[in-house]
Amino acid sequence: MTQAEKEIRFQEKIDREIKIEPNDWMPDEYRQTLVRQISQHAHSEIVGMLPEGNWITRAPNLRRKAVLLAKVQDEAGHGLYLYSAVETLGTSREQTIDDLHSGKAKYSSIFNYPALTWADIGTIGWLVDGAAIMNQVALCRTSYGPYARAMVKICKEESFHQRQGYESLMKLCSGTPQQKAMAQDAMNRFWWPALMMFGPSDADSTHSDQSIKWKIKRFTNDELRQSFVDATVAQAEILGLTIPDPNLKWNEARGHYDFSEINWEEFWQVVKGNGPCNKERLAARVKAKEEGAWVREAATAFAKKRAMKKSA
Ligand code: FAQ
Repeated sequence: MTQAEKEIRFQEKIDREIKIEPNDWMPDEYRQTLVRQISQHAHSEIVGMLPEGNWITRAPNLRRKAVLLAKVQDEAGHGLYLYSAVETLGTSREQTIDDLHSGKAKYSSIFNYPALTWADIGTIGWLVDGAAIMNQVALCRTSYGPYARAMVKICKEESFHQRQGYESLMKLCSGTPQQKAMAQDAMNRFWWPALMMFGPSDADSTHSDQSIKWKIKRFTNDELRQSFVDATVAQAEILGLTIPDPNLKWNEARGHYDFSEINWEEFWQVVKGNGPCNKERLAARVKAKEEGAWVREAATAFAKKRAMKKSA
C-alpha cells in the first residue's frame, strides 16, 4: 500500500469514528500533533499543582485543607495518565519532561499567574477547572483511543474540582464584605486569563484546522471559549460577582453573550515565557526533578536487584 493510500484509509477510519490505537498505522504529523498536545496537557496538570499546592498549609480549616489536598493529588494523577498516553505514541516520559525543562514544550498560560489570596483557590476551581472541563469534555471523543479514555476519568474528577471551587466561593460571597471583596478581586484577576486558556482566536490558531479534520479537536478554540462564557455568566450572577468586562452583553440574534476582545499581546507574552510566574514555575519543576534523583536511583537499583534475584 502506498503512503497516499494509507493516508486515505486512515482518514476514512477517523470519519467513521473508529478510534486510532497505539499499534495502528498513523501519519507522522498526527503522531507529532498528539505528542505535542498531550504532553503540553500533562505538563499543565503538573505545573498546575504549584499555585494551589502553595495554599495547602494555609487553608482556613481542616475540611478545606482535605479537599484541596485531594484536588492537588488528582492533578498529579491526571499528569501521570497523560504522560502514559504520550508513551503509547513512542515518546518516553523522560524525554517529555526534559522537553518541558528545556523550554521546548509548553504548558497552559493560566498557571503563570500567581494565587495571591484564599479566594484565588476557589476561583481557580470554579473558572480554571471550569474552562478545563469545557475543553476536556470534548476531548473525551478525541480520535486517539488512549487520550480519549484518559479524558473520561479526568473529566469526572475535574467536575468535583469545579464544584468545590464554586462552593468555596459561595461561602466567601455570602460572608463578610471583606470576604466578598476578596472573591471579586480574584474574579477580576482570573477572568481574562481563564478565557485565554482556550488558545488563540480561530484566525490565529496554527493547528485547529488539521486537528479538527483528524478529530483530535472537536470544536475550535473560539467555539469552546464562547460556550464557557455562556455557561459562566449565570453562575457569576448567583454568586453576586461582576464579570470584569463592560461589553459583556446577551446578544439575542446570535443566541450568545458578546464580550470584549482578549488582550492577545498579554497572552503571547505569557506563552513566550514572560508571564508573572513563568520562571518561578519552571524552576520549581527542575528543582523537584533534581531533588527526586535519589528516589529514581533507589527505585532503579531495587528493580535491578529484584530482576537478578528472579533470574538466579
Ligand atoms: N497556553 O494552534 P493552537 C487544566 C499554543 S488543564 C499556552 O490553537 P492547539 C487542569 C499552542 O500550544 C489545561 N500555550 O494550538 C487543571 C500552539 O503552540 P505550539 C490545559 C497555548 O493545540 C486545572 C500555539 O499556541 N489543557 O487546566 C495555549 O490546536 C486546575 C497555537 O495554538 C489542555 O492542554 C495556552 N492556553 O489548541 C490543573 C487541553 N493555547 O505548540 C491544575 C488540551 C494555545 O505550536 C489546576 N489541549 N497555545 O508551539 C488543547 O485542547 C489544545 O492544545 C489547546 C490549543 C486548545 C490548548
